[in-house]
Amino acid sequence: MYAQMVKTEADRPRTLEEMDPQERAFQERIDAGIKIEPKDWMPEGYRKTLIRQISQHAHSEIVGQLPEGNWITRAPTLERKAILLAKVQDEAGHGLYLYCAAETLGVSRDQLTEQLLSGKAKYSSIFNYPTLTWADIGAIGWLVDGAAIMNQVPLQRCSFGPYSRAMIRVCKEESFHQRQGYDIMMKLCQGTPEQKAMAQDALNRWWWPSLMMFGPSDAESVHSAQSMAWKIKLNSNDELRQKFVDQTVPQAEYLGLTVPDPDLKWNEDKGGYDYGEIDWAEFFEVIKGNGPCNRERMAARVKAHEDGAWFREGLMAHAEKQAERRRNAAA
Ligand code: BYC
Repeated sequence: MYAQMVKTEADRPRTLEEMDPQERAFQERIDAGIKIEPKDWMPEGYRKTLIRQISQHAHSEIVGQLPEGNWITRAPTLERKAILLAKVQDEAGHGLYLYCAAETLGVSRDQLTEQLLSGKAKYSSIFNYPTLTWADIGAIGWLVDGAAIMNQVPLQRCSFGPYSRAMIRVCKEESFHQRQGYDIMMKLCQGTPEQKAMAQDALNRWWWPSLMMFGPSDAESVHSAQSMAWKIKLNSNDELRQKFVDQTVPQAEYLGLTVPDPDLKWNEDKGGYDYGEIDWAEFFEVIKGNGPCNRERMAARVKAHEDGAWFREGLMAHAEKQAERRRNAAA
């Protein structure tokens, strides 16, 4: 039995009648579309949920640099290398905006980093899969950034001001990332039969993990109902997954590639595609730490942090010297 998520009564959002006056006033502001800013009163659960989601998102951006970084030295042309380098640097930037947004909620960057490195905090399941060929870089841009955009465009309208504003720039950059991935896929699909086969193989390996990025099904998503009531999430996991499938299948057809799902079928009545059963056992194994690359990813992040210790110490020593100079000047 794979099910890890058991929804309980505690996961149900409270009705306005069940709330105390302060909480009700807060909920009414959210319902009226008013943004919540860091110094405003907020329920502890709202703060905690935001810290969890924003920091998991930030960690995903940082860990997400690893699978693509793996190909920077092996990009097929100078131009492709420059584009990939810029993309990977953008992911670092996204991590920074998001850590800053989380810090406005009263948690430090050091605490968040500690949670990632100790394995306490999650990051997106997708980054625990290996990048075996150059076509994987195309598939990541097309599918992974495509899924990320589908999830993040609505977050530009989420209720927490700093998160919603960070998302605006992130989304602009993600759409460039998606275009560059699709462009790699187009080149491969218009190339030799071997290149096209490489593109098909990448689609075969990345399709299902990309669908898993949207999280467990609505029936199993423990946080969705409350997060949607607070407008921390604007759509459910299944809604966004469906939109992603509907958008991506015609793109695969344009490339002349086959989506690796024998059950994929246009459903006229619902105006969208029906798709096959996701392997949720695999998803839960990956988020428990047992995916193909979880250990490698964490080891790389821990090493990067340890290798940067001398630099952080240098910065601190410099900051302390500056503070001492200011104190002396003021005395
Ligand atoms: N991977 O109740 P649920 C990117 C966890 S894109 C790992 O539905 P929620 C990038 C979930 O955390 C990727 N864990 O939760 C793209 C929860 O566990 P905890 C990042 C997952 O939060 C390209 C449990 O399962 N994007 O960065 O309502 C290049 C129950 O799930 C996953 C974001 O983070 C998963 N796929 O919904 C570079 C976007 N799915 O915390 C970088 C913002 C679920 O209780 N985040 N879990 O232990 C979200 O929109 C939501 O957090 C999710 C999950 C839709 C991901």
